[in-house]
Amino acid sequence: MSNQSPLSEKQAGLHQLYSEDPQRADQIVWGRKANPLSRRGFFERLGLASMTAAIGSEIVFADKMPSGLIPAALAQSTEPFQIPGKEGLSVMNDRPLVAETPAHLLDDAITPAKHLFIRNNGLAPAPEMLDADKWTLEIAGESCEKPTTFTLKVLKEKFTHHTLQMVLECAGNGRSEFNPPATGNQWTTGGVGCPKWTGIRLADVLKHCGIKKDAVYIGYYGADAHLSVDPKKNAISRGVPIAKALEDESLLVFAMNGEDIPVQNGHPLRLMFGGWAASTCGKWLKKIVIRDREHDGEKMKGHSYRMPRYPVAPGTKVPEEDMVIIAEMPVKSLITFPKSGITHPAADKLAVRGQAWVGEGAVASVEVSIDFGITWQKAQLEKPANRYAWQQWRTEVSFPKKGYYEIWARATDDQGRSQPMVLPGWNPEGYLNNSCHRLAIQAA
Ligand SMILES: Nc1nc2c(c(=O)[nH]1)N[C@H]1C(S)=C(S)[C@@H](COP(=O)(O)O)O[C@H]1N2
Ligand SMILES: [Mo]
Repeated sequence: MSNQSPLSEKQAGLHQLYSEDPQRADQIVWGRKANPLSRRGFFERLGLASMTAAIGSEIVFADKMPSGLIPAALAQSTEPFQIPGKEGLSVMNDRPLVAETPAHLLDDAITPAKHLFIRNNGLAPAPEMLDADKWTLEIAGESCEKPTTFTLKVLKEKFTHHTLQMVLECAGNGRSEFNPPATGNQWTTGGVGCPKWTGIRLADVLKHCGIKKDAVYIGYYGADAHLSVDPKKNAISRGVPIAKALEDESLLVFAMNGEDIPVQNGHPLRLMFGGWAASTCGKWLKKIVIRDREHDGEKMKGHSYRMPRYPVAPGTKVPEEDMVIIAEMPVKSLITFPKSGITHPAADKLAVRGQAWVGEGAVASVEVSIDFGITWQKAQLEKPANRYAWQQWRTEVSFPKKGYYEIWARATDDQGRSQPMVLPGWNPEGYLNNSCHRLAIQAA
């Protein structure tokens, strides 16, 4: 978690450039597996051209430089790694850019923009391409009666605005704990956040364009590029069944926490579906198709965002036809205070608090344990701001004597489903790990 990569502003700028300019991005050599990106890892992935650019002059004896060496000019930088507009995120990959939020930075009731995680599947559009005044959204598809292209301005004027606090969680959040490990970003706990979103109902817009009787699904297309930079390929194009698309909380959002959505989080327009895997929430949204079949865009087929329809032993190869699309997210909680690893006076009570959420329904209780799940004490639990918002919880724990403790938190929803203490069922892509969050505490 603490693999923050100190980079100067100039280097961060370079990083940004490489994430957004396909041709230049191609000069970076990437390992297949996304490990937490240390400063060392970051520079190891840079080619000579980019290191030279970062230093600002030619590396004269470059041909004699041991491979993997970080030029001291870069290594000595003490400035923290920065993604513009973000603070304190752990960068797991930068092509595509993926960054998660340490648990203690998710302590706010409403997640601030600077602390919302980033999960890009391709190359984000360059900021200068994201002009809200010129942005358009096309509604089409074989089950759309009147295909229409709207300007964002017209959408904002024509349809009623709604503001809702809603959890956004990547289906891969928690993946790093599965064994055998799944390939892909090794999320710990930070692929989640709960900002306040403002937008218009997707249902209002779809109904305006006419939904044919045979409609079963919607699919989205965004303005980002596939990693291969092939314009015929989409980085990701997922969707939801029509019933989910028509829910009151399913929104086309143009603002977050009362401001523009951060560039990496989908400015100027994105989808938000309450409680479902965040991969359904298309960013930099350009087009929505109303489909007469399950949407078949990029990352809808094969093993992407799918779970085996039956429990499997760890390491099992599951045939494609036995994989089903992930819908709502499972019940889960985070301990956001204190920070893991602290030392606390053994004689003093310790205030503990966090967030709890579930894809559909509400969280009914949160319990905390300091004895590895043998006994549990009930925490005080707030009501959600609205359906699909997370719920804050708090309690105090006291330690019987000095020593090492773990604080575990476990949420249970209103259907009686709770979090597994160790791990939920293994699955090939490492999705939906909602096991109890654990903190390490030294009582001294
Ligand atoms: N256009 C587009 N939309 C996208 C993605 C993407 O790569 N491109 N990633 C999806 C995935 S997998 C996740 S988890 C969420 C992440 O949203 P965030 O980056 O705002 O946190 O966006 C989803 N929407
Ligand atoms: Mo995701």
